[in-house]
Amino acid sequence: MITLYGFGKGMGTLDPSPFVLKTHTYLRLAKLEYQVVNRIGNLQKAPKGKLPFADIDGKRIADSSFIIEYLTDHYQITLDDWLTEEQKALAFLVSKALEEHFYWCLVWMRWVDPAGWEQISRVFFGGLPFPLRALVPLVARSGVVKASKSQGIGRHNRDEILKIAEKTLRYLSVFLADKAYMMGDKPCSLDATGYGFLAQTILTEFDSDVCEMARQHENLVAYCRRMQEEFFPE
Ligand SMILES: N[C@@H](CCC(=O)N[C@@H](CS)C(=O)NCC(=O)O)C(=O)O
Repeated sequence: MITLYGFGKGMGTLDPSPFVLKTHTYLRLAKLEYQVVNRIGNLQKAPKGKLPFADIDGKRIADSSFIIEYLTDHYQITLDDWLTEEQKALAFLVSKALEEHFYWCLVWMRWVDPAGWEQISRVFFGGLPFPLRALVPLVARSGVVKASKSQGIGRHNRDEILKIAEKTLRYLSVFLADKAYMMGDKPCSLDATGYGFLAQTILTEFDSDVCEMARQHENLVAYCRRMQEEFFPE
């Protein structure tokens, strides 16, 4: 039995967190049955204070990459077996460019940039009763602003952050080229990260310059649509 803990549907994707969506995608790619528990309150129970985490046959695992590693071993998933060691290395490094580099551009665009904040504060906190509606968003935002400064992205100006995002998307488009999936004509675990992050910029209802940039790459848009039709037909 697999239970995935996430935030739940938001801004036009199954989950507004790229890491939660990545984990959903891996579960679909691996054809594993799972149930979901979606609520913001999951954060309080999260072993590392972040989502996703998962219960897998009685074991609680936190962090999308550790969840995927555990699932792969536990259920002997062969999704990546067709890749050479060199391809596995490349897939790992590409996934980390999205997770550790591009992710922070998304965070900045959503939480720090005033245009993004205007949208996500409504979606994430609009349902809270007063006075929580006035307080919780301010506390949450100041935490993210602090984190983005500690990470480093928050020390750049808007144009510099857009440059980082533009370069990542451009090279991801070059890397994907005319392949059906990230590494070739078959999916592999990199597609979980690829879709998890690209859907947040291409299929989302969230509007930002980064989303506009992503949508200019026809192959990235077609990839997102293909992945959605194949693995998220609902
Ligand atoms: N390395 C983690 C990153 C997870 C992560 O950053 N999750 C964010 C949502 S996208 C989160 O839960 N943030 C809540 C917080 O930091 O308070 C993973 O791969 O699961």
